[in-house]
Parts: sequence; structure tokens; C-alpha cells
Amino acid sequence: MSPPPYSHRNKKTKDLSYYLNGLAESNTFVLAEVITLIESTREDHQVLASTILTNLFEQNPKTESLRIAITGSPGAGKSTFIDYFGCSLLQKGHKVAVLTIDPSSNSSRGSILGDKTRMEQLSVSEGAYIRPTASGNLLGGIAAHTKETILLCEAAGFDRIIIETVGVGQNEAEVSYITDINLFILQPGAGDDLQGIKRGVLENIDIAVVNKSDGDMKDLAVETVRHYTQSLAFFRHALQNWHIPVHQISSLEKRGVEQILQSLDFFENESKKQGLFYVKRKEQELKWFEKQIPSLFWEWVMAKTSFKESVDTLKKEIENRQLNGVLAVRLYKNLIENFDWTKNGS
Ligand SMILES: Nc1nc2c(ncn2[C@@H]2O[C@H](COP(=O)(O)OP(=O)(O)OP(=O)(O)O)[C@@H](O)[C@H]2O)c(=O)[nH]1
Ligand SMILES: [Mg+2]
Repeated sequence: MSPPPYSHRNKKTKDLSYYLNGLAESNTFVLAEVITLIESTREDHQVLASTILTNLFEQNPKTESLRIAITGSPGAGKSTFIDYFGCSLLQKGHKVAVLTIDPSSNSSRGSILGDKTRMEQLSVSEGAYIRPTASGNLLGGIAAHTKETILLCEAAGFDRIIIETVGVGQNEAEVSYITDINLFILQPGAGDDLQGIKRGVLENIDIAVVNKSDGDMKDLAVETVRHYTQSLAFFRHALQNWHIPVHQISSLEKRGVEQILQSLDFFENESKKQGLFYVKRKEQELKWFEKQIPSLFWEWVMAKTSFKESVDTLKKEIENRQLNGVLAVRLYKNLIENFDWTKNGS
């Protein structure tokens, strides 16, 4: 998509209405610009980003979205699956945004290259938007600004938001703070030993997908589906009467996505009918807020130079064995209570 005509003017002339209109017109060039503002550490960018978000919040959302997490161990085929799955969603008339987090690179350049090769078809499709985020600024498995980026994509009219997470374990739980449904991708033979998969991971699975069911891995895939179906049957899902389905597909040969789309529709309708969808979204807002506080607070506190120096001194004394951890915590508490927080920037 090309930039709106007025973007060629001097950057300084870009005002709030430029960004809000661009989003309202589903302009992906403007969408990318706003996401960059949000990720920026410059204070003027942050002020503008806050104003944009506030305005978006005050407008009624255009579309009702579904936020989909794609989780699974490295190399399970998540990105290849998203290429196939995303194109199927486009065919059904959805607009698809994909937010990926690349563990291998801290520069977004590297990330973009990595994702373009795995999502070849989707990346050139009309109605799709792929945004890689380098894992430099992580909060668990998700980038600190992922939730804000979701809101922006929704404001730009994307109604299916797909988030590919990094790795396993902790991240599956993290991503459930910001998504409505979790598709867990596994490979044939994976998890023969289900004990090896952490409980936190299993608890967050809504739909399981055995990928790579092709070539000489087909038989093993059937076995893995059977194994998972049995094991997951013991799990009581928060959605009443939901038996976690285990689907068998090949993303490479583009076979099997129909059953997943059906499960997805059913899950969405049922969780809206039972109210779980809305309860979860409400809880997520609170959880997100609570999770951000410590790091934001720490950032603010450490920006006060003399406070930071005192903390550094305490650390140094612990290292030099002049102080132990227990005493240091007490001194730190004293420091907080007696510090003059009204002094600006000191
Ligand atoms: N045979 C076969 N190979 C697949 C299939 N899906 C993915 N692959 C291959 O598996 C490898 C990993 O695929 P990716 O899509 O990058 O996997 P990923 O889970 O996104 O990997 P990370 O993002 O690094 O965690 C690639 O070589 C793919 O070509 C499939 O359905 N069948
Ligand atoms: Mg990937």
C-alpha cells in the first residue's frame, strides 16, 4: 500500500488527524508509522502515541476482532502454518494482521527478512499486514508494545490478529494475557512424553494442531494426534463442553486447514455465547495493567540519578561483601521512604 499523498510533506506537518485518518482509512503505511511511534523511546513520540491511543479508545471500534495466539516449540512450523492459515482467512473475507517476534535477531531488519521467507504468500497478499518485532524489548515472550499494536491493527480494520510467540513455556501463559484463543502447533512425535510439556502450556491450549503430516511423517502424525487426544481429554477447559480438538495438517502441502477454521468459529461463537470471551478480555485489561506497573515504576525510579547511584552503591557493597542481601533490602526500603521524589530528574 502506498502512503497517503500528504505524507510527502515535511514530517513536522503530520498531526494527529493525519494518523487518525490514515488508520480510519486502513492505510498500512500509516499503521506502520504509528507502531514505530509507539515503539520509539523519544518523549515527543510517546506523547503523540498516547494521544493517538486515547483518541482511538474514545472512538467505537469498527470491527469485532479475534486475537489468535500461535504457540509451539521452535521449528514446529508456526510461521509456515500462519502463511497457509492466514491466506485461508483472507479467502473468507477477513483482514489479517500478523505480529511476530523474532528470537534470532534484535534488529528489525533481520526479523523482516526471516519472516518474509516463511510467509511468502501472505506477505504479498492484499488485506494482510505482517509486522515483525525484534525480541530486544521483551516482557516474557511478548514485546512490551504488542498489546498496543493489536489495538492499532484493529483500528485499521484488521479483524483477525495473529500473534506468533517465541519458544515454549512461560510465553504461552504470557500470550494468553492478550489473545482470545491459543492454537498450539506441534510436530509428529513431539510430546510423546507429555510430562515434558509444562502444565502452564497445556492449560492454555484451546486447539492443538499436529503439523507436518506429510511424506514419511504421516504415520507418526496419526499416532501423535491419538496420543494428544487421549491426554488432553483429561483436561477441564474453562469453556463448558469444549473438548480440545487435535487437528492433523500439512502447512507445506496446504492440507487440513478447514477443520481448524471450523473449530475456530465454533470456539468463538460458543465462548461469546457463554460469556467467557468477554470475561477474559476484561480480566486481561487488569492483568496487563498490573503486569506493566513494576517495570514502568522501576524505569521511572531509576531515571532519578541520585536514587540510581544509591542503588548502585548498595549493589557494589553486596558484591564486596560489605553488606548482605537482607540488610540491603532494608536500606533500600529506607531509601525509598526518605527520598525526595518531588525533585525533578534528580
Ligand atoms: N514437511 C513439512 N515441513 C514443514 C511444514 N511446516 C513447516 N515445515 C518446515 O519446518 C521448518 C520450520 O518451519 P517454521 O515455519 O519456520 O517454524 P517456526 O515454528 O515458525 O519456527 P521458529 O519461528 O523458529 O520457532 C521449515 O524448514 C519448514 O519448511 C509441514 O507442514 N511439513
Ligand atoms: Mg517462526
